[in-house]
Amino acid sequence: LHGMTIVLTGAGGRLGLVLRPRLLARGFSLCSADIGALEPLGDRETVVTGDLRDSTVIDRALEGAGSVLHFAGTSVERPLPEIIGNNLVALHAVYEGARRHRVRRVVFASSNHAIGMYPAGQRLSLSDAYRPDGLYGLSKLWGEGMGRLYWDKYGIEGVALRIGSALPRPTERRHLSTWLGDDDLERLVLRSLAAPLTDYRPVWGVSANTRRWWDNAEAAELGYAPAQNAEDYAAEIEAEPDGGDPEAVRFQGGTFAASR
Ligand code: 15L
Repeated sequence: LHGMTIVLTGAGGRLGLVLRPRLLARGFSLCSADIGALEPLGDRETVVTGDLRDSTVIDRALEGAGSVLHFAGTSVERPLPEIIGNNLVALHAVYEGARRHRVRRVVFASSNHAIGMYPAGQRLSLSDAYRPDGLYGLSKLWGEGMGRLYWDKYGIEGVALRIGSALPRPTERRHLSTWLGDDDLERLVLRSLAAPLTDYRPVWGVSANTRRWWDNAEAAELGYAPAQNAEDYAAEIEAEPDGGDPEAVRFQGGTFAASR
């Protein structure tokens, strides 16, 4: 695994910026791709700038790659053309590139907004049906379906990380259930890259939160052992009024689910 380059798409995004130095520090060679220009962080990082819908950009990024961490895309609710361009068309181009370049594994940043219409508090497992809370959440069904398709049809191993709230620290009550700390994000990504795997699987991207809603046995099987817990911030968060839309607290997807 260490011999092969890992391609990180969306390397300039919030999670990309967390992962880049951490993966380099672990000894991986990285090709960091983003729509905006990036400066390499060291000898073992190359950068590719461009739109992933352009197959020449994909070819530059994926040449010689062992695994892809697909973290690029629109990360909030946006008008349909933008969602289609970034989260459907570009994502498909990445998987097609993975096939052309014989990439072994793709790890995809999915989201809890694929199930955001479930009531807050309801315990879920990965076999529960999708309940997207908007077009953004719906685009994550496409992404998870793509991972499934490329394993079933082309044998590309896949992990979809159904991420809760990946933030440096929880800042609102909902995060006491949904938080994924940066150290746990790193742990989950490392296991998703390295765990022996001969399938495609979704897993929850969540820390060891006392109040979490999601049963993460599938991630435990990969060797993911989260060590952060949003409960450490509970007293502080609960001392403040939970500002914002009271409708939002009814849903797992929070404000995404409550907005019309
Ligand atoms: C997401 O999928 C978003 O990308 C992020 O901005 C947060 O809103 C997060 O989910 C969340 O649900 O907290």
